[in-house]
Amino acid sequence: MLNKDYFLSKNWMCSKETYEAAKWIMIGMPFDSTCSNRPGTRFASNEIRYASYGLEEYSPILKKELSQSSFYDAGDLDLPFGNPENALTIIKNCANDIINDDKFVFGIGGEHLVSLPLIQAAHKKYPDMLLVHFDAHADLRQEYLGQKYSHASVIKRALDDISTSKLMQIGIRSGEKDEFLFMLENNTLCQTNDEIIKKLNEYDTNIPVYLTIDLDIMDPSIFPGTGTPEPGGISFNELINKLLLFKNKNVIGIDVVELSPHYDMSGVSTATAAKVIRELLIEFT
Ligand SMILES: [Mn+2]
Repeated sequence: MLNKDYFLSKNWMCSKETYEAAKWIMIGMPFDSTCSNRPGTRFASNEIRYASYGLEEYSPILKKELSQSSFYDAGDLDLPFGNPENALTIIKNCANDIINDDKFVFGIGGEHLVSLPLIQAAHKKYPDMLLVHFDAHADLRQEYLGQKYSHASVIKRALDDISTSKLMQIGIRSGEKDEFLFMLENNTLCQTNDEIIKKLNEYDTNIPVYLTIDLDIMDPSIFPGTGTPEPGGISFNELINKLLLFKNKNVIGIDVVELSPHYDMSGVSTATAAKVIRELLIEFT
């Protein structure tokens, strides 16, 4: 019998061998049709997979190995370019199937719009969940370029179902005046770690938590490979420290979006994305 260890894996490093064996299911969502500035995020999930083999399995920050985690990389969804409605339906059906099997979804984009069906599917199962939004952009527009479903309106669309009292926004430094007024009026913006901890303490300790992470929260000087770079962002270490504020929480869904590999000439953004995902996989799956 041919030994499979001879061959490179096509899945994320340390993925379990079967869907059944894992608690968390990783799905790639190669879609960027509503991207308004610079497209290309549909190439991210595969690039991140390859980059995962450049990482060590051990995290010195978490003092744990990725091999102790329980996730299965199911691959990329087959999504129709240019048809957001159909793409969102396919993603939502897939997420519902995974959640109905009592598993959790770990999504990799793609543009930020692909997070919406994952958030909606998680909210259906966990109606009291807290939505935690890491991003440079508020994503609170009612519509963008005439489109109700857009990467610039993803959080607004999530709020069609979720109460604003269950939204935390972290890292936001770009948006319309109305979006900043909305965040101020509804007290959704938590910039410092103290503000995050204070707001978290307002909720039940066991509240289900969904983390949606737009990688452009990081400064473009360290993360240039993204569609809408926004100066004034945080560092890799600051992002990891903020994510770890949720380490003892009941995290029930995660997505990581908006790497655009073609703007990443050095490969450093892709390596950064892979390392953010490794730490999330080790800590939360
Ligand atoms: Mn963004």
